[in-house]
Amino acid sequence: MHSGLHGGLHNMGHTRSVRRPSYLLLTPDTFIRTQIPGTTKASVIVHVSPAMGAAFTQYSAEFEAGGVLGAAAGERFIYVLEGSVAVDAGQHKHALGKGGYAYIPQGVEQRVSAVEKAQAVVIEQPYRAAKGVGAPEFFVGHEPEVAAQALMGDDDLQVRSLLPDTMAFDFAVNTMTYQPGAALSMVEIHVMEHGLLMLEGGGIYRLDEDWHPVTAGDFIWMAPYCPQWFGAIGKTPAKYLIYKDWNRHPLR
Ligand code: UGY
Ligand code: MN
Repeated sequence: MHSGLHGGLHNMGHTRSVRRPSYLLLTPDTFIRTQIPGTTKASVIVHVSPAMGAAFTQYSAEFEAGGVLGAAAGERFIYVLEGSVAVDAGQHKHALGKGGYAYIPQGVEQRVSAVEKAQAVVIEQPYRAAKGVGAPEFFVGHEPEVAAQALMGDDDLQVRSLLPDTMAFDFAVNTMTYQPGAALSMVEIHVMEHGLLMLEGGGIYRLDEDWHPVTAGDFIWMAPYCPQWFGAIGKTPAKYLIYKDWNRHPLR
């Protein structure tokens, strides 16, 4: 038996997803599940990769209990959205629940497995070493316990920086929580690219010259210099997880 969208009902070719040279908006109705080598009892949705022009990859992993992620292709960041994930890397062993996250340096032998049915965000990229800067070390944290800081003095827009603020790290991953009606105070245009997953709530995202309604579950990639702005709409806060490349000379 067919069901849902694959049955009689369909959307006549409509979606909020859109692909532009300077950004990508992907809504869950267009997600395609696939496999990557070494991954068992899990499927991945590759949101962005160098195939789109990004210098990193971000994917969602959906695990059955006992599922295992394949080998990393560089440094790796994992953020648990649902369920429980065990990270075993060198002498480090941690069980991460919802909001738990880990940074695993490039080249570290690792096993990432699901203790129970789980869903996680995975970000990987080749590490960019910098002269005079030590390599980053394994790091774990729990998002709700990270101190929040008001962005540019706006108490209604709270940022949590999940990774240590040292030059060793060549990227940042933050959460940003907007009270209803809160917005970025400026249109940002910057060299860094972003991978963004909407975690809660929604609002309007300006991307380049376009304005898009976005909601929990949506993914956005922003290319370097993509003009960007967000305003939260609704009666509950809007929250997203956002990657950016960081801390490196622009010619490296
Ligand atoms: O850190 C950032 O660049 C962030 N403020 N960008 C964004 O939310 N689109
Ligand atoms: Mn930005």
